[in-house]
Amino acid sequence: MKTRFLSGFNDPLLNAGNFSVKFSRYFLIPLIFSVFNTGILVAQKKSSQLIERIDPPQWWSGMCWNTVEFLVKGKDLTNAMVELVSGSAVLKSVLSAKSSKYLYVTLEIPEIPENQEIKLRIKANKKSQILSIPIRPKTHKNFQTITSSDVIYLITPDRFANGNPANDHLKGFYQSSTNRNEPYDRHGGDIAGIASKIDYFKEIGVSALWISPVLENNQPHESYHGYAITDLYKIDPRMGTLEEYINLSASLQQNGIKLIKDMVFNHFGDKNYLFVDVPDSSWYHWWPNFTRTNYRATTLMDPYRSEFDHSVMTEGWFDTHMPDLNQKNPQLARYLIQNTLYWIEIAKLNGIRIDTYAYCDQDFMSSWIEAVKKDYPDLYIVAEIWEHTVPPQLFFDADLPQRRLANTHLDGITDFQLHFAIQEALNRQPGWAEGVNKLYYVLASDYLYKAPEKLVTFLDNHDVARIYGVLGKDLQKLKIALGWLLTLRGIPCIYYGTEILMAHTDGHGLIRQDFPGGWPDDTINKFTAKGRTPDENEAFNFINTLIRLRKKHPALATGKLTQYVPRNGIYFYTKSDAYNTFLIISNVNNKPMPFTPAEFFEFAELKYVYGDLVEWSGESENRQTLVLPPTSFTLFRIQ
Ligand SMILES: [Ca+2]
Ligand SMILES: [Ca+2]
Repeated sequence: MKTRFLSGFNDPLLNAGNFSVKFSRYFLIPLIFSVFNTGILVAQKKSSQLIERIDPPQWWSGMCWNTVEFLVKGKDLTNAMVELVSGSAVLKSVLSAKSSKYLYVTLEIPEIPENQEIKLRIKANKKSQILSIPIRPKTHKNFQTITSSDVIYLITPDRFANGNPANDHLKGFYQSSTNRNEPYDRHGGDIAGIASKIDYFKEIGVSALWISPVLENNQPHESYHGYAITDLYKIDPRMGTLEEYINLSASLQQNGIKLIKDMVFNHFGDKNYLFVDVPDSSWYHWWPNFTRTNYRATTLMDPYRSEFDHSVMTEGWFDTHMPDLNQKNPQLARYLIQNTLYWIEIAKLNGIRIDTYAYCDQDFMSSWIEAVKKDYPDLYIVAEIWEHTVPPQLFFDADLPQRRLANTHLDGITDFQLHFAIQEALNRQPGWAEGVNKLYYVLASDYLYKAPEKLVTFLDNHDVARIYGVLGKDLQKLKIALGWLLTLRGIPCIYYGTEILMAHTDGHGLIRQDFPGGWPDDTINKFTAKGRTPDENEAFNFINTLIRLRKKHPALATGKLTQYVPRNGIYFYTKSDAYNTFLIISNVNNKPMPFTPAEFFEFAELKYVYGDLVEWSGESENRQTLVLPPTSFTLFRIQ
């Protein structure tokens, strides 16, 4: 049975002959529904073997989510008895899971403003063990959310900086060593490395970090990327410790940098203890043979979809080693919600980025966000939606009346449409709707969004070709792209290494290359201006200067955007607030172009602020026509 389980994709707890594709059955056996009389306690028998773990390992008082379902794992908990030994809590229920190794123990935790330890006695098979659950007052309140005033910096932690070489080679993992010559092996980057670069983040000017998952990924292959989580309550020891993660969050906050945690609800890694030992069959979607999702989010909204395609999309596995979670199972749903609340509170998060959002059960994601927002209304939540046109992306916007599925309540969506449009604007000749005109069209679609300024905008990320390579390593094109990213609308996100012109376009392992200078034995250190080439410093300074200007002049970050219909490959727009109006002009042609501002708006003076130098035409007697340099980006203030 076990062998079949490890090698197959169908339910290990069911007879294969009874298999069907979908499960709606839950196997819950109520055991106890009353609080035990503490006067009849049986003396505890010494045994550390009965219980292996309890999730969550701690909780907080003063939470809206004050009825917590603890998942207790042991060797054999058949006929287990649970009693509350001490602590201010009410034992609401104990349920056995389908697997004899698990119990669901539900406690109601009252609001008491002091630390306490809840002690539970668990008895099964003539063994007895006391479990202690620390309860602390909730303290994460009134924190800063993430807005379009911020600039996010995205980090692949295995590849950014190795602050602790001692955790590179740890025993007990499928991948217990590192090999920096192999793009898909672990390279040794860690939390300590990120913590050591806070001055660098401040130097570049970013105000939030989105770090790819740092939870345990004890997988045999490609465990470096972090998206095949094997323990939702454990920082991967090769990344660091819980204490280091909490300290990183605190250090970032002290330096004005917010923290976004990357979370995965669609799947686990197949070495997750909850998949190696399945609590209940219905925690997962099972298939007779491995069935990969079709990656088509359109099957959620397409009025002509087939149910076949829809179920393959939502219940197919993301990859062979990523079992798909059935969040319709109420215990799994609570497990995932509680895990989220645990990390927000313990790590003092400002935001969450949801991986593979469209692949999850949409009812679950809606109830998940309702629960999270009830306790943390200021938390910024952005979903990864990787679609190819505006309508499927828009489908995931909050409060969308025509969605006909549960409200997402999302704050933001990853704006792949702007990402595609910027690339096309710089790599394709302008046509009626092509080239730079596509950028115009995508932004014109913003009327559809509830809050387009909350979209996360980006030129590239850890899953796609690096922008500098996509733009043919043309530094002028890159500066236009960065200029748009940092002055259009949305919350800009810069993938680490863009500032030093990383350019790989093929292969995830290479796109996620090491940051030179992040490893003790690196001979080049691009964290310093001295270690960067002149071109790299130009890119770095361009980003840094625009971020500084955004901070000095909020109009550039959060002001009203007014765009003009592009003309002959010239795209221009204004950003304005009560204090300033800025004009951003870009020429995507590889030749100089004339531009006459007075045709479009009135002004007393156009004051050059930043970017490529622009001259008034020598033939223009009254300074009316500008000559835009080829492939240029210039920022003016209109006075
Ligand atoms: Ca390390
Ligand atoms: Ca799924």
